[in-house]
Amino acid sequence: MSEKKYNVAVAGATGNVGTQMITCLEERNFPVKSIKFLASKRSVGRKLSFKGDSFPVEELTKESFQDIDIALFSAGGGTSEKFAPFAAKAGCIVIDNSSAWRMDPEVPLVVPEANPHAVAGYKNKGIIANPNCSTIQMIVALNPIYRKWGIKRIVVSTYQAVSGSGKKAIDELFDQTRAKINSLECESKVYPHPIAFNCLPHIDVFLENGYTKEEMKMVNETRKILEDDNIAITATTVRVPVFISHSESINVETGESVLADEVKSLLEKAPGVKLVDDPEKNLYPLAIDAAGQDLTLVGRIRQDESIQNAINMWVVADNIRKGAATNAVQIAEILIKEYL
Ligand code: NAP
Ligand code: 3JN
Repeated sequence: MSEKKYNVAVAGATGNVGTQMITCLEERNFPVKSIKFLASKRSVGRKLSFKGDSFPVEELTKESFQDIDIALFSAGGGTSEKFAPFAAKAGCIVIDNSSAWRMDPEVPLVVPEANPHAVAGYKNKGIIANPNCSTIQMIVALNPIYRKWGIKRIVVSTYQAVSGSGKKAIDELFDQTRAKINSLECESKVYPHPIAFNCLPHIDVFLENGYTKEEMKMVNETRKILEDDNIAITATTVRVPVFISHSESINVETGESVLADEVKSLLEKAPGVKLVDDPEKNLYPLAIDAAGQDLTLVGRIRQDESIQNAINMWVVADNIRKGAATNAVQIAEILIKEYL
């Protein structure tokens, strides 16, 4: 019997994440019957290629989803909020990369390595949410620990690449680096301060509690995915002058006593994880090694000697692949395998 194929749309197809989604669909040989590329009015007239053929970019409208089975959205929160319900009404299942639907109790929030069962909830609203990139890689590393020993508290600091802020931010880091090296004036448009040769403890907007929205996304999304509101989590998110891959320093306090070697053995076999942990050979996860692949690299696993039952680790992943596009396509794969 021939494999079932699907009409797929990519909304935000011209963007940083959208472009990677198209590549992921190609690389993973997703069973595509037809493909539709959607973006803003600005991109109408452009063409994008899929598996060697060229397709026009169309304007995203309320009518874009007739006959579409699955739509991958990465065109910003406002766009998802406005258009995903029209897509769902047309019978299309939306996998959304923005924060618009993540905390909606009727919308599943999925990291395939951790809670694939949650995909079933697509039936509620026809929408599945992809978590924030910083949450995804933390969950890939911590889910096995949570399942085996429980987690009481997480303290995380992130070192996030500029590609998390879209195409313009990539250009800004490149232009500022070149300007600074040549002692020229450099302009900051995407960020409130220069990002070249700098670190900004500021991602997304500041909230009333003094945290940024990115920090609170990590807290709230982690609890939703692990289905445990009792986990204490505190986050500090920092933008660093790196093009691809987010790095995270994670301190995790477990429910039961655990040794660093036990964590290493567990993560060595964990889905989606690559253990890179041989300090004597200077081997630990690096942003430049994670870039371009889908595994979450975990290393520097060591006992927190300041309290009982806690572990420190360094976790790195390609924020555009596993942090966004790959995770979304993996969700689509579960959807077609288990439910359609
Ligand atoms: P980007 O490079 O700036 O691309 C934005 C895309 O959205 C472009 O295709 C753009 O089309 C399209 N777009 C913008 N406004 C639109 C509108 N009104 N109607 C239709 N299309 C519109 O940004 P990106 O890095 O790809 O990120 C896009 C979104 O993905 C983010 O806003 C965020 O919600 C989500 N995201 C999620 C994660 C994650 O953590 N999982 C990571 C990064 C991004 P034009 O080219 O025509 O302007
Ligand atoms: O800054 C990063 O590294 C990740 C950025 C994600 C992002 C960027 C713009 C809007 C998001 C997100 O996915 O949380 C959003 C959003 O709120 O949709």
